[in-house]
Amino acid sequence: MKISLVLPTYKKEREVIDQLERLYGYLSRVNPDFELIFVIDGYVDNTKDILGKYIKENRLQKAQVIGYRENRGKGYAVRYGMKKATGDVIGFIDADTDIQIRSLASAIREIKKDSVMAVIPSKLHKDSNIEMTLGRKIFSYGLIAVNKLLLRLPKNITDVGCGLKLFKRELIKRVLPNLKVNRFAIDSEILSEIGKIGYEVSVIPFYLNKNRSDSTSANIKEASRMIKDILSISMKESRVFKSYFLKEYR
Ligand SMILES: Nc1nc2c(ncn2[C@@H]2O[C@H](COP(=O)(O)OP(=O)(O)OP(=O)(O)O)[C@@H](O)[C@H]2O)c(=O)[nH]1
Ligand SMILES: [Mg+2]
Repeated sequence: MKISLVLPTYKKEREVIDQLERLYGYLSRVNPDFELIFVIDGYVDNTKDILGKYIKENRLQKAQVIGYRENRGKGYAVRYGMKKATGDVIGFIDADTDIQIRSLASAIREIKKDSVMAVIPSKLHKDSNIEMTLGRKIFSYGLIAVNKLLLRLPKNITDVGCGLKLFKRELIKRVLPNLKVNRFAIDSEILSEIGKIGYEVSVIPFYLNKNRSDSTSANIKEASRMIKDILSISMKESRVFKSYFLKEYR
């Protein structure tokens, strides 16, 4: 079963090689039929050159680097990479090393089951190792509540924003043409599309290496952008004001 992993990559020159090395090593052992697609979301630092040089020097034929000049956001980068992905399983994972490999290991085990079309980790799963500060907890629960309130998500979803998700190719290729969100609400949009089709997803524990409270995506500015995007997805779902809201996402 070929696995394609897309890595939306923005200003990760300090961590991206570690992520490449550990994913390449791990997948070579457990599932040698794979591709890693790094999407450089804006040529704003040296990430692209560092990655390209490392891949060439070490002849990592299953890793590729693509991208574009302007920063457009995680959603745009994920969509860009997924269009190029050729695996039977297509997913995405953050380009830094915060997510433990055992999260990927259990996601792969799960998606290999015939009946499972999507694997979504959750910080709220009883076996997850996440200890959040109070502020972060309020933020996370609040965001999940907004998502559940406004979107028709698959019923068993308990978390939305974890930076690792795997899908069967047939499902994600069906959903891909409907995705419009450019920034962090891409996770919500994908789940809402899956919910509309009527699929349940497999929810697994999420293991992080560190519990940072200074996360880039968990701040007021990103949160308000995300809520605006979630509202737009909700409008798209209900087809109210469709033409007005979608203008921004073209
Ligand atoms: N912040 C940010 N991340 C982006 C963007 N485009 C793609 N990404 C990727 O989205 C993923 C998640 O972003 P991060 O900045 O790591 O967000 P986070 O994990 O909440 O925060 P950190 O704790 O700072 O790592 C990473 O793989 C980024 O490289 C962008 O425009 N801004
Ligand atoms: Mg991160």
